[in-house]
Amino acid sequence: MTTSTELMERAVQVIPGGVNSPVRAYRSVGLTPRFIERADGPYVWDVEGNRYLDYIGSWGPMILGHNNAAVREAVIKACERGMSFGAATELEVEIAEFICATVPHIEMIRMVNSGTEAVMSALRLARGFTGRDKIVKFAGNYHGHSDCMLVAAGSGVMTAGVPDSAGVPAGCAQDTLTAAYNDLDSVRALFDENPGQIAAIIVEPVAANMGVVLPAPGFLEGLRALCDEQGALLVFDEVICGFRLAYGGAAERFGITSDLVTYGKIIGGGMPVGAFGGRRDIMECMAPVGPVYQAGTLSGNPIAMTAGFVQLKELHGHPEIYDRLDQAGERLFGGIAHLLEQYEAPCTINHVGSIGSTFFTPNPVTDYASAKTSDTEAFARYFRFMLDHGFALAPSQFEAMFISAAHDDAVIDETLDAIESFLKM
Ligand code: KE4
Repeated sequence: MTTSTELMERAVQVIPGGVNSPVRAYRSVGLTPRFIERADGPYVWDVEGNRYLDYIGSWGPMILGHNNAAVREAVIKACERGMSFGAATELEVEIAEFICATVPHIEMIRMVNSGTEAVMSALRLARGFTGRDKIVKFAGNYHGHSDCMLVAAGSGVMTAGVPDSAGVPAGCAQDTLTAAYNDLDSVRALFDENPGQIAAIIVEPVAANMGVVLPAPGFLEGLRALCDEQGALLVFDEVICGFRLAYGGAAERFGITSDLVTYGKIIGGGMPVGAFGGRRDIMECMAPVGPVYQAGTLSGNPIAMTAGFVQLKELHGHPEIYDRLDQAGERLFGGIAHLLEQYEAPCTINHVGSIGSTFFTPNPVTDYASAKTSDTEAFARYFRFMLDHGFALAPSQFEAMFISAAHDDAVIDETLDAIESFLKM
């Protein structure tokens, strides 16, 4: 049996930092990452046979739980018909028709291979449609690693403590304007300073990459109104929220319609899928119909579409799953809030539906600046305690906990017991 330590020693020789995505390296929590061998339901097992109750869920895709039988069996059958054709398929038509029929504000959709690609394409489309160059984003929001989005970014960039990235040309970053989340005045100021130049506002309608931060009452509505007033497009980045906060995502949960929306994670059922969609008049600017180019060898890949389609049909066909996810979220995050109060812990918790974050700061966390007051060393101690006790959390203060439909009350109560043990220390 090989160990995670042995694998990491080999990995760092041939993969930068030993990982294919930085946040997996466990650097901010000071541990060797656990190399995972298999997963089922709410659990993952590492290469040494240790079982963990999983609150990463592949960073969101595994909303039904790991190794869902319907998804697995459909993927196995699809593989028998061939892996990839590089040609149009009936399945791509069916999944696009299904999404357009079941998500009210989606009139057309284009499949890509990651959330990053979905955002990059949606922003190029917004610029092409409006003829404007500048984009407004929010400090602490993470929209993937395309050049113009690596400005004041969240997630692994924030974890690394470098909110921008080397290698992004000034010429690219200069058209990315940064506002403060939940601060409409900071957005209006950017429009006043850049009249007629802003193509779009892109926002995580619930931020989940500086930890979970909810939109203040009126924030999303204010962005909608500003875009309408200024002739800019509103882009909801629902890579995390989409098909999680409701089947129709944050748009459904908060009753706000964006002009474009980006998806990832859940839409792929665990396979590499992203998508962008929205208003027909905007989407028809995409090649080969319109002048905005975007392409992808494996976009709409039949295996990936199979996994995503089966997952979406499971979710749409069983709306009670969302009631369960909300109940589970209330039990876990409400339970944590109670424990934090009972033990007078210098922490705060934000949550909505099946995602939430415990911040190691006594301050309310409403934006990037307040999230940054968190004691990341205290979080690292919490993370290590929970891992040692069989609970896999995201290895960063600035990520979310993800609950799946496979997390029953028993495992949630076990989680609360472990957290209480930590708080008692
Ligand atoms: P991907 O390119 O990683 O599929 O999606 C990028 C992305 C876009 N928009 C939002 C709101 C996102 O959360 C993400 C990716 N999320 C991170 C987790 N916070 C992915 C995990 C990782 O980077 O390894």
